[in-house]
Amino acid sequence: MKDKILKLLLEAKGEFISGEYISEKLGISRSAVWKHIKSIKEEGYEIESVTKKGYRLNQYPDLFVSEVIKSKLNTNIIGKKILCFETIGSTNDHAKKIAKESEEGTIILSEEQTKGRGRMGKVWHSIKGDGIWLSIILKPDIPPYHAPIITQIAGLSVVIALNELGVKSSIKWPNDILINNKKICGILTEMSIEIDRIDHIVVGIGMNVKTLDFPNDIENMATSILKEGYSLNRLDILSRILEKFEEFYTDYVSNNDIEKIANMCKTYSAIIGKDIYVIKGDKRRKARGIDINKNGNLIVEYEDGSSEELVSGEVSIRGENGY
Ligand code: BTX
Repeated sequence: MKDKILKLLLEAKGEFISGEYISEKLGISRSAVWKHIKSIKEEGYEIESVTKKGYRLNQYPDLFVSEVIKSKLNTNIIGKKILCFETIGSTNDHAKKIAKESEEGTIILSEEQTKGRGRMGKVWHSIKGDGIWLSIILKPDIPPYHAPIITQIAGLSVVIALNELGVKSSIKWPNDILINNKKICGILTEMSIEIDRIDHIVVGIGMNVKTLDFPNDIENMATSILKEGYSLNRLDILSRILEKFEEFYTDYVSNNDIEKIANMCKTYSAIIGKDIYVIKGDKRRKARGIDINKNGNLIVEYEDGSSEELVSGEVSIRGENGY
């Protein structure tokens, strides 16, 4: 019932709605309305109540609540269904579990993850209330070998969303976003294939927004929006990312233009023209980032003058100063 009242307050878009209207609309007594409003206020929502006018929502806390996200979101597919958790193992794991029966564009968010994952089983620290821990379920009709482009579409969406909000960031091919050479966001794309077609893809996005103290193992290479001096609302960042993602994803699915995505990723690349290390298993080789080609693969040149086309998933890239 609380969610329904919140929805009515959000739909009123800053105007007053009367207790009578709420009680009639939801079939509950005026005193029940008042009790629910009181408990919504206790969660941090600023609701003004004025005699004869009713209730008005003035401000809401920066929490992931599906009705609140929906009221801000301007998309058709991505985020049509939103599942929000207080705590979860991993949003990607949950997304994979429900993907078959879920519609495309369903998103899963959690205030914290207790088993957040990066690539190859690496740990992804997901501190409670500090970040955006998000998974998106997709069902594109594309060949499985095109799936890595979804990671790049996600990266592009994050970078462009941040840049539009005034935060300068760049993409470290294939799946990290950096601010001032430190990692602010990681992307983990996982797919399920049936014979030669994709059943579903889960794209996981983890972004540090408010973290000031990072665990020891990542304190030198990780940063957050707040640590870089920007005070942004998680809900604003989230809705901007989802809107950008829908724009690039639907364009890609209808036109299949990988080169367009690759070229945009190149524009925002943190490693083109830079000295990097290419890491394959336990081997590490110094190189220079040269290009992201029309297939979205990274071209590097080694110190001996030889070059190589790298496909994501096979390799890790490190900058000279460790990110
Ligand atoms: P990755 O394998 O490229 O990066 C993992 C590495 O990043 C770790 O080994 C560690 O060094 C570093 N790291 C761990 N936590 C953080 C952090 N909070 N900030 C910066 N660096 C960190 C990147 O994998 C992909 C991460 C995807 C995370 C999302 S969150 C929602 C979804 N659910 C889930 O379990 N994973 C994805």
